Amino acid sequence: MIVVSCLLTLLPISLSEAQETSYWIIVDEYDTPLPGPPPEGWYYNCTGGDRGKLHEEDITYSWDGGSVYTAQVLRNPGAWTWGGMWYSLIRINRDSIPLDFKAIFGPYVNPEYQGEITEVEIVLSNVTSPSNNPNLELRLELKDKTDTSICSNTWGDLTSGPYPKTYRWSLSEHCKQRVKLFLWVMDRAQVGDSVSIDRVKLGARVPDLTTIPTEEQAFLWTYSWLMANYNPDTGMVQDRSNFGTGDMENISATAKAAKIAYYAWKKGHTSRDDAKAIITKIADTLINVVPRGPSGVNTLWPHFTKNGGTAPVTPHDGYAGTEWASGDTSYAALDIIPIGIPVVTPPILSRKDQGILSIINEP
Ligand SMILES: [Ca+2]
Repeated sequence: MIVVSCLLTLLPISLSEAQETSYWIIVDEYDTPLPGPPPEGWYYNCTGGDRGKLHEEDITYSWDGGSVYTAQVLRNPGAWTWGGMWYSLIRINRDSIPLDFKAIFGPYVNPEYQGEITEVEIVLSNVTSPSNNPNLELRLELKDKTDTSICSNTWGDLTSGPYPKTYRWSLSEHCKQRVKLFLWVMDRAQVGDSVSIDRVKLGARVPDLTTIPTEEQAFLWTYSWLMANYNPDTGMVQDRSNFGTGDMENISATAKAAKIAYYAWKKGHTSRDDAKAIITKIADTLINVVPRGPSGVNTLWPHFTKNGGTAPVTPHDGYAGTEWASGDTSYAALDIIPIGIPVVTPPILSRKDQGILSIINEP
């Protein structure tokens, strides 16, 4: 299971006197092929969502094979033209699930542990302009789940070096909303103009987590990433954050989320009500919604499901369909039995004597 990819590149940069720690979260280093079908292309960004090129009618994009992308103007039918890239944060664009810049650990982490996005950085490795275009601009923009602009920041005077140039945008409070899309845009460009981008990243500030043991800090980060893939409406956990909602859900990750939510509550990272709701929903889905098979032979859960656990994943797009998985059934059952969930399938793992969820009876 891949929850998020290179968001793990978290770089702590300071310990402030205000008992907070700052991190850089890489969105894109430009060290993968351009967006497109793998293996020739790579659709995804480091936060776990996807990405794409803008306005390809006028702009051509290239990768240096190392760590830089270049966007260059091919044609300009009007007074000027524009291009750039978009990034869907945490989840893919069509899921329309934004990242709350004021609560980056997600809805299941208590306020005292929450972090926020405070700034954005972009590094230009080079700019070219045959006309020495004085109007060429670089803009960063944040959009909400309806693709409506929340905030933007624009820089001019791009064509005078030296390079690289690092631009930082410290976010005003009104910019820290629920953000789905982050974009960089080359604007007011003329034929031949180009910008080369080395890196884009987000600056985060979180409470000083050094007050809790290192392993608990790691738990908090990974718990939030896992739960970014949890669907509270269906009770299922995505196999990967960059799959669309309901396209491929993972049985063992789903059961693991129930156990981990219980642990998060015991550690004080999440509320009792949230943990209870998560565990109850997951248990109900696994026991009452997810199909079992193979029919007439066994009552195993599948490895992968789709559409909220309602069906096994069938062969599609060159991928094999899921198997009825004895291993995943065992892992999943063993993850939910310890928190008191009565597992009635498969028979070998039956614990019909388990009562209601033990969390209900715990203080
Ligand atoms: Ca780079």
